[in-house]
Amino acid sequence: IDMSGREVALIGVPTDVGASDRGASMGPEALRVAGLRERLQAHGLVVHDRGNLSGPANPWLPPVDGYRHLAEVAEWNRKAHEAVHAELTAGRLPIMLGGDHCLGIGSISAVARHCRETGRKLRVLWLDAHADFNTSAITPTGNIHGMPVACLCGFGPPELTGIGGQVPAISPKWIRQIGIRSVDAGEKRFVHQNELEVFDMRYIDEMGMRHAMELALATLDERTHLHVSFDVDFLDPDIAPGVGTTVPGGPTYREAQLCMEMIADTGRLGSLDIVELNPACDVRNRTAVLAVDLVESLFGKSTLMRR
Ligand code: Z70
Ligand code: MN
Ligand code: MN
Ligand code: MN
Repeated sequence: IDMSGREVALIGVPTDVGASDRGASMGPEALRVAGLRERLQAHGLVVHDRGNLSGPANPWLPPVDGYRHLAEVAEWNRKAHEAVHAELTAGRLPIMLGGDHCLGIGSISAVARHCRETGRKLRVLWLDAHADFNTSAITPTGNIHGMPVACLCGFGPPELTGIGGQVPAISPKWIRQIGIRSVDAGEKRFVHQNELEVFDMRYIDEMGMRHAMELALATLDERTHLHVSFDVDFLDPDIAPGVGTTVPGGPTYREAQLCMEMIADTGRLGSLDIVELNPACDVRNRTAVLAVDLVESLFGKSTLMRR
């Protein structure tokens, strides 16, 4: 798949209001320092860096009624929604540089709205150590970065579920989760109840990344918009220490590359989030450099072997 000539837009969303560890707000700049723009340009993509959105500071308060910083999370997500939607409408492929994963609400609701407006089908690949399917009733932390998938499926406060003008924004049937290995007890029941399709690490260990991705990418067609929400904590912490919440036992470098290459091969990639990169936890920006390397593969970095 040749993506050259394709226009992409980098949208920095520097916030960590959805998390209880600080530092994901520095993610956008770390990805730029790691050469994201230049690496994409080297593959022939036309890159527009929109700089960073601005929004409320992190008030650093405890949760209220099961949510930490709900008003601030809602404001950042409304802004992310509008920015992502504007790029899609203009025919560009948005790459949202988070920021914590609460921003998936704004980004993916914008993609869903665009798909409604253009008669496309949506498939969301959620690459993450976590299911991010908590609600205020079951969350152990109140952190909204643990809730975006639930909010997108209509389970959450109206300030978040209503972003984009249709509740729910997406159906659980459109989601495939990959790399999952840390799910809270109540969250696990809720995932099963809503029949989310999850390729967890046990599945990947037993069946291999290739088989997991073949199933996660099955039944795409020329009308499918593929959105990838890449939480950097998806990766094994041995190769990716620069995240707030490391969970052992994630995909290796080779498994992660194969995952990205198989997505690239579909030719259906339409939008991307890169979230939860935390430069305060990183070692000389190596996790940012790795994330950029994997994103290159996602955009079809060529190998010698033509398949
Ligand atoms: C936990 C919670 C989470 C990311 C941590 C953790 C959620 N399930 N997500 N780091 N990216 O607090 O809800
Ligand atoms: Mn996440
Ligand atoms: Mn995660
Ligand atoms: Mn290259």
